[in-house]
Parts: sequence; C-alpha cells; structure tokens
Amino acid sequence: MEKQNSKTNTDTITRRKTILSGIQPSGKLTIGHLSGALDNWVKLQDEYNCFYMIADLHAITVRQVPALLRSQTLETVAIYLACGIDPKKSTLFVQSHVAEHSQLAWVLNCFTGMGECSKMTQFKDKSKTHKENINVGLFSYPTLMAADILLYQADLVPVGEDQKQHLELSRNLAQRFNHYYSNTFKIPEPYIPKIGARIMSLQEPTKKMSKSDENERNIIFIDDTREQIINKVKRSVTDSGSEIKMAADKPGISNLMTLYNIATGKNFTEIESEFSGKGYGDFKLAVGEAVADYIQPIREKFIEYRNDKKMLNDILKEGASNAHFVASRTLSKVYKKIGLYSLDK
Ligand code: AQP
Repeated sequence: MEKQNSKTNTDTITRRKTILSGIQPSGKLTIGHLSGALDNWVKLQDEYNCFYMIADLHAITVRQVPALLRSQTLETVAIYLACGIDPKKSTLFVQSHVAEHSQLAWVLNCFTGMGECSKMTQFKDKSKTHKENINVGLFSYPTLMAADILLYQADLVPVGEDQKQHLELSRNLAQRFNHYYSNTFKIPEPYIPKIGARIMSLQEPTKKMSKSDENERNIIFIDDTREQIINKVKRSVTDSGSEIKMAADKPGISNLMTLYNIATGKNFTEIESEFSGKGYGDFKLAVGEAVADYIQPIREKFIEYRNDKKMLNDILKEGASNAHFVASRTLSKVYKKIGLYSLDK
C-alpha cells in the first residue's frame, strides 16, 4: 500500500463527512463562482473532509483551445487558493491527474441506460448551443460526474439547480451497483448551501453569468481591474422605472443588488433604504466600487499565486497523491466485484 501522508490520515477519512466539488477550467472564473461555490467551499473546510477538483476532463466535452485550457487550469488553482481554499485542510487536485476518474466512469457507463443520459437537461441544452460538436463525452458527462463523486465515497455534494439531475443519476448508479454486487458506494446526498446567490449576466440579467460567454461585458472576472469592474457595472442593463428594489420584473437591478449584498454584506432592505430616492447612476457607481473593493484583495493574491508555478505544481502533486490514495481503494473494490482479473492476486 502506498504511503499515506498527513492530509488523508485515517482519522480525517473516518470521522468527518466527505464533500466533493469542482469547477471546470473552461474560462476565467467569475464573481458567480465566488458567490455560488468558492465562498461556501472555504467555510466547509473546517467541518468536512473536502475534495476540490479542477474538472478539466469535463471541460473537454466542449472544444477547448489546448494552450488556454492549460493556463486556465493553473489559474483556477491560483483562484481557489486566493479565495481561501487551504491545501492543508482540503485536497486540491486536477481531475485528469487522477486516472481513476476516467476508469470508474467507463465502468459506470456500462451500468447506465442510454435513456438515462439522453434525458439530461444539460445534455439537451449543450446539444443546442454546441450543435457542431455533440459528442459522446457530452452525452456521458453525468457518468463521469458520478465517478468523481463515488470514488471518494462522498457523503455530500454541493449542487446548484442545474446539477440536481446529475446527482440523482449518481445516486441511482450507486444504488444499482450496490444492489447487483454488495455495498460498495456511499449514496451521496445533495448539499444545499445556506448562502450563495446566483449571479446573472450584466447585459442579459435573465441568464446566468457564465465564464464561457463570448461577451465579456456580461461578466465580472475575478482578475478584472477596478476600472474594468466599475465600467462593466456602469454599462450593465437596468430595468424600466427608477426604483432600486428586488423584484421579479427588475432582473437587472435585482442582480446589481445581489452583487452589492455580496460585496458589502448589507441585506436587501438596507440596500433599498440606502438608495431610496437616488437614481440608477448613483447606485451603479456604488455597486461598481463596492465590487471592486471586494474583488481587489482576491485579485492581488491571485496574481501573486499565479506567478508561482512551482508552488502551484507542488500543491497539485500532493493533491493528486491524496486523491489517488482514496480513489484507488474504491476502484480496486469495483474492479474486483465486477470480475476484472488482477495480477496482484
Ligand atoms: N453565475 C453564477 N452564479 C452562481 N454560481 C455559479 N456557478 C457558476 N456560475 C455561477 C457555480 O460554480 C460551480 C461550477 O461551475 P462550472 O464552471 O464547473 O460550471 P458552470 O456552472 O457551467 O459555470 P459556467 O461559468 O457557466 O461555465 P461554462 O461557461 O463553461 O459552462 C457550480 O457550483 C455553479 O453553481
């Protein structure tokens, strides 16, 4: 058996519940990733045994520029660290560095019905937006996600609305496998974060802010400068009327209020009274400045970490080794149960 290092000692594995989550390095991360994922991940580190991956194998279901994918992978690690992910507390790794993800995904593919994957909303949506490349990987994305989760015997998986269907499939596959053979996988539960707003596009506030959006004016990137942030917020789409309030028919203003809430911690009632009687212009300037202040320390750390390739590589090596230690135990159980011949025995 391989040497187990300090991070994944038996104590940690057995006593704490395990959480797995990841972000695809399919672009530069946005303030949406901060609010919807990373802020929560940081809080979870003290209570859970956390595995945070950079989901590069998922990213290639959509065509990526190789050099960009490589640099974005390293940038994503630097952002995880800049936001407060601590490699001493959590296992931080790149998905493709742990071969067991692809290996278990193949096994799970053989336990998944075509109908189960074809009904996935994300597959249907991405098939429409990437008509030129509707590949098998896009189709079987949920089985790779199931492998990610089941390899680490995750108790909990933080999921947004768009991933609930995929998690349900992971649960079904785990139950199916356990039923055919014997208890092998823990059945993962969804973890619904207490906080974590969904940030919408600045120009089209009815759709999610996405890192791969071609229009950069829709996005506040974590490495945007103060000037860029203030300008993007200034030019964001607002709604008819002049009131600053949270309302379904005011998606633009509601989105800016959410950003202001994230940046300042003020609640919506406080924000409404702060800007009562003021115009959109004043409000947008205040939002832009507050968001810039909020992002600045993260951006500074990001730039520092991004330039320290050796440190990033060292963290990723250790993360891959920790992740492999856990993942390989699950995979060998699976291989044994399904009857793959092992040279060790
Ligand atoms: N705008 C957002 N608001 C709140 N949370 C968000 N997340 C992403 N965008 C927002 C959260 O980030 C995690 C996973 O991100 P991902 O990059 O792996 O996948 P995604 O949700 O598909 O993000 P993008 O930016 O839209 O990626 P592309 O453009 O490549 O498809 C999840 O926890 C998600 O909720």
